[in-house]
Amino acid sequence: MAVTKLFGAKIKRREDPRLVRGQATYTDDLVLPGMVYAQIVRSPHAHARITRLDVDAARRHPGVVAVFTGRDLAGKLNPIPTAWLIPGSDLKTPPHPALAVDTVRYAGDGVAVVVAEDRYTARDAAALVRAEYAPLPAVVDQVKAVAPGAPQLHADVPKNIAFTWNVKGGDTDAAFADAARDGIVIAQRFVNQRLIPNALETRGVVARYQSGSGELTVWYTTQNPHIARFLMSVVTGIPEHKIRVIAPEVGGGFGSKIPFYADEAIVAFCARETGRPVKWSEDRRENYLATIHGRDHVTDFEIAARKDGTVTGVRGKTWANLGAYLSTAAPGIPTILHGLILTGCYTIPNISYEVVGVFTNTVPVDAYRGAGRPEATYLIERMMDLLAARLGLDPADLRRKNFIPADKFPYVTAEALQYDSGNYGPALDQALKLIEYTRLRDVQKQGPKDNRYLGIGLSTYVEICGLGPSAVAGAVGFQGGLWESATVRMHPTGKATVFTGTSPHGQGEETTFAQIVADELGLPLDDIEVVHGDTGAIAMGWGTYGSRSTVVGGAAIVLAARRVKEKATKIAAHMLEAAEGDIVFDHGRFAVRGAPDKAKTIQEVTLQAYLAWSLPPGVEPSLEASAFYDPENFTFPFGAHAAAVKVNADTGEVELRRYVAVDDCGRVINPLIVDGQVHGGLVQGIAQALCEGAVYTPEGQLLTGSMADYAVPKANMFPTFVTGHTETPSPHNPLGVKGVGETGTIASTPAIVNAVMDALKPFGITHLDMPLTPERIWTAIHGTTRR
Ligand code: MCN
Repeated sequence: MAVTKLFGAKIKRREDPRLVRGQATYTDDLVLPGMVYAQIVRSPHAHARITRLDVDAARRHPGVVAVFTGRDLAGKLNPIPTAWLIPGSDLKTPPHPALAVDTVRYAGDGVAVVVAEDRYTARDAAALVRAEYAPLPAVVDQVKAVAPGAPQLHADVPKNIAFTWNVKGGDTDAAFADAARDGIVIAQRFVNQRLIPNALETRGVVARYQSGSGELTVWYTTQNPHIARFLMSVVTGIPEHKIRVIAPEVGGGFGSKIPFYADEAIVAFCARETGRPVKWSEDRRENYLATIHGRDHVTDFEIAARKDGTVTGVRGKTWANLGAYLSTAAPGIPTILHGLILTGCYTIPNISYEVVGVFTNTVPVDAYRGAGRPEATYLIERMMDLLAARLGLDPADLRRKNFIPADKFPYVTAEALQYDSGNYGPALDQALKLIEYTRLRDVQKQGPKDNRYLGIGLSTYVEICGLGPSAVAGAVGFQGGLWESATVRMHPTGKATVFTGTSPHGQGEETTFAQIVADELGLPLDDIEVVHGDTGAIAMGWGTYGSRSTVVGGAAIVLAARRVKEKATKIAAHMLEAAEGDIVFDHGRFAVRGAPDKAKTIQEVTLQAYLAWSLPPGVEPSLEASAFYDPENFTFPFGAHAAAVKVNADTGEVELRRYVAVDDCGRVINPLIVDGQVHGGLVQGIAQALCEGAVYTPEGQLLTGSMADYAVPKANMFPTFVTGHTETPSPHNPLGVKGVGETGTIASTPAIVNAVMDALKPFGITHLDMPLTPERIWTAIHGTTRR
């Protein structure tokens, strides 16, 4: 039966019905016989010496199975490692004990764990742990943390500096000297505020240790089960082949479930020590306190240009807040994933940029959707608008003038990345058309209505994604590979199971990966199952982050499917008594060239592959194939976003009137899912511009410690998003795809800030830091602080 082409089809996500009907299994749904519950006791102080830790009352509490402190863990659990050792940066990796022993370094640092028969008893008993502290001075601001006299977090880390990293290309000093003489130089400090990732589900772990076999099984909310297994082995000392990590429904992650946390190791430890399966689930407050945060950069940034608007160089310095300890990928986020993309989609030949990674008394900072690239895009895109305003140029014209021309790809940037393909002009043209740019500018010229000022903002971006190849990962210090594995297994009845080393947790690959295989093998979509997130079922994989799953994992799948087809072709030729070269495959049918009626379906061929009654010489029984794909390069999606806002000068409120996102992620597998990914990303990126921000007191208390205090966006803030696409395939990817999971977050923040700043031009305001709350805007307009 002919199957229509599914690559490119708008198919609804197959995973959604079970998710929205409550038929899916999350970690917290698991109940194992004899299971007990863990509660971690966390420090209320941001920085303090532990002077006394008395757990006797907690131990005596009825229903308590065990209580452990940092001292109980010492020698039994290794420190929590970081996995990104960026070279040439003098990286300091101070020990991160799973539970603090002498000193706590952020409010939320674990000091003890209570294991009890049920979670309520565990909580009650945790309250009985008597911890006494001698508070130490704390520092939460990364610029203050490097100043002389600042409180020191770690003994061997002078000035709290974890690393200093540089990227240089061209002759930046000469470019700035020229511009100072005969062009224009603009300098601006930008604060990219700290954000709290809000996945639908918080983190959770169930660990079971079977002492007879020495096997540890861990179900948990991870984006990368194989990395988690590796690090679990490193920290617990349990051999890797005795550990199985399963990611049931994860409930989203946005980067926050990449890291290997102390909590996971603690729960595994408790399971091993007590001999009982142990469950631990965070509530939202604990999630805010103890799950990584994102962003948090302070940057002094400069741009040099000729008077005609040709940008000749950028330079700057960023202080990146890392929190109290180095989280798993933390050193790579503000450096490799940030500093290498600062020149964006422009031909800027000169760059000089320094990043200082700083420890502070805050929860560790790691990857949050976009991870380093939103911060970079924000810098260059805000600068392009500042430059346009100073030169009196239209921001769209300035961008177009500096775009890397379409005939220059592959293009090597000043940061030495090679962009694979791009065609930036058409994406901008489309965005301008969709938002009716010319008309809006005319309306703007007519002035404000009812004291509401129209602003139009643009953001043209390029991003690094599809993380891989492994050789580059090694060169930049990532302690892992970035290839991907896939197995396509046909079953005797002609159905297929696809195993992927990526680990989707909201992105929809159970649908898109099935679409790839359906087309390759001519199978109905319903006959294909995609399995992920289980180290017991999948040989190896590097997980889902950096918008890599489709580019790297999808490529592995298509290669495995093609191998299945090759073997099936041999068997079909044998069955049809034809030469292999005479077999033509089309929509699941192997036919003899010139004799279309002489044919076998893939289902018939598969059955014979398993029966093995008569296979061609040298062909083994069964029908399955694996592939391991290591990409040649990253992929570089790009696009143009445009926003129209109205700023109410009486209240400072921003109303988002229109938002247009034109993204190019190469060939699109499923336009519906791609639009969904863009929509979600936009909401997160716009929220950073307008409302979100984690606030610590100078003493290190998280003021935005709940959803009532942290301004997560609400649906009524957003108009219906308008999406558009251009399609510039990646030349080195077998599917021609580029990633899309982060584009919305990367592009939207500067588009919104540019729009608001455009609206505020009549007031002479050129820059405000995010979030652009009504108070901040009102204060800037009225020049006073409200009391
Ligand atoms: N896709 C497509 N055609 C393309 C590119 C992608 O149809 N040319 C589809 C994919 O097959 C997949 C989706 O779009 O269904 C996203 O794919 P991809 O860009 O490969 O990104 P990943 O699957 O690797 O997801 C990672 C990315 C990141 S880094 C974060 S953070 C993020 C995100 O995706 N976190 C998410 N999207 C999220 N969506 C949800 N619901 N929850 C999260 O936690």
